[in-house]
Amino acid sequence: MTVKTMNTADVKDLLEKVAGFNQDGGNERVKQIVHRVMHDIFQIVEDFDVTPEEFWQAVYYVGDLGANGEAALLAPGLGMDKYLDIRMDAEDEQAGLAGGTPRTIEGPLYVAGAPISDGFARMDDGSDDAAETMILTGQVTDENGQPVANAVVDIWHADTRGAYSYFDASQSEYNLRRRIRTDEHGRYTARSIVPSGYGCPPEGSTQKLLNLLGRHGNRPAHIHFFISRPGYKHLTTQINLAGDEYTYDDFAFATREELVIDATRVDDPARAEAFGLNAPFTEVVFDIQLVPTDKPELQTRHERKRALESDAA
Ligand code: MBD
Ligand code: FE
Repeated sequence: MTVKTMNTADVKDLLEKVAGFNQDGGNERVKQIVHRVMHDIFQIVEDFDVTPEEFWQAVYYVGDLGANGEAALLAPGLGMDKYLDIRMDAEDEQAGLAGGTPRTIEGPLYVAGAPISDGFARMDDGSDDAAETMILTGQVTDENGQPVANAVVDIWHADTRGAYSYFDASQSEYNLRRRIRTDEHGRYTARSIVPSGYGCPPEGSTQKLLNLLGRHGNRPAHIHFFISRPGYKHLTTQINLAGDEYTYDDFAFATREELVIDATRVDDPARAEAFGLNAPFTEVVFDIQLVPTDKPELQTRHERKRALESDAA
């Protein structure tokens, strides 16, 4: 069938009523956007001759997606988080605020309120005997290399199965989640375990769509960061460990060349001793450059729903 009804008065009138154009109340921006969204969905139905069977599959797909709690997982899989980053990069460029360590997506698995300490934190609870010990360290500076003391480096990563505490109830509270304030040299150091990559739940809604696209749902081993300090642009970023099968094939499109970091095996006992460890261990060095700004709205992370983050915060 190839019927064309989009340009009829009936459909135009229907879309205007759907979007509340004939009502005084509501929100003008929402009306405009919903009008466009519904127009474009109608247009897709027409252009692709979507059948009722296909249409209802899509409706129930969205319902299942919400019921699974996977809406914020599908979003990065469809490149939406990356697209917002592309826009923010372009905005920074336009405002003369480009530079520093590049941003990349937050992802859906942050939990607010991790323990905070000065200079150093141990992030793992010691329960994984088989895990490789990781020292994650670096210096926060401005673009001239001047140390930024008292920056809060908020770090979170997965365990050796790719699972995140809180979302994985088998892990202890705030396991592999810590906030570290940089010392007077701008340095932070974490002792943790080397994470593994993440894979979407195989039976979940996200993977179901990815399968239809011929795509996998895997991320490389990675470590998330929020870095903030008054007077500087808030930075949301991640590092992707080099050498992972998915380092350059991330289903969430978070990899950036500047953020691919070597995880270096250290066999030198003296170097291990400096961290109170036995060799061998793995060292990951991530130095961070912040960009100054006096705009308060650029100094904090964007609001979004986050686990354990109060609505007021
Ligand atoms: C993750 O760990 C993640 O960082 C993203 C972006 C999506 C799914 C799982
Ligand atoms: Fe992640």
